[in-house]
Amino acid sequence: PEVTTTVGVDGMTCASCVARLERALVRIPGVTAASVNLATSRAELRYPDGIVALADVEAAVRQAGFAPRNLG
Ligand code: 9UX
Repeated sequence: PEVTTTVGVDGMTCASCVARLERALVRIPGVTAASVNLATSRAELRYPDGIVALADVEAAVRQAGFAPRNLG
């Protein structure tokens, strides 16, 4: 089944930030959907259980120019 993961993202300040990060996240192999919320500074991803490593998500966030933040 698909799971949903939410990661905090620091450093987003405008709608273009959101669009850039969403594009980066959906390009991670296995990710089926990505939704980024500027107001809450969070990114939500969907993918089949076990298919995506959190480290890969964090790397994509950094590569897009932002700082991932573990929500615990
Ligand atoms: Mo907006 Mo975000 O002008 O990295 S694209 S601040």
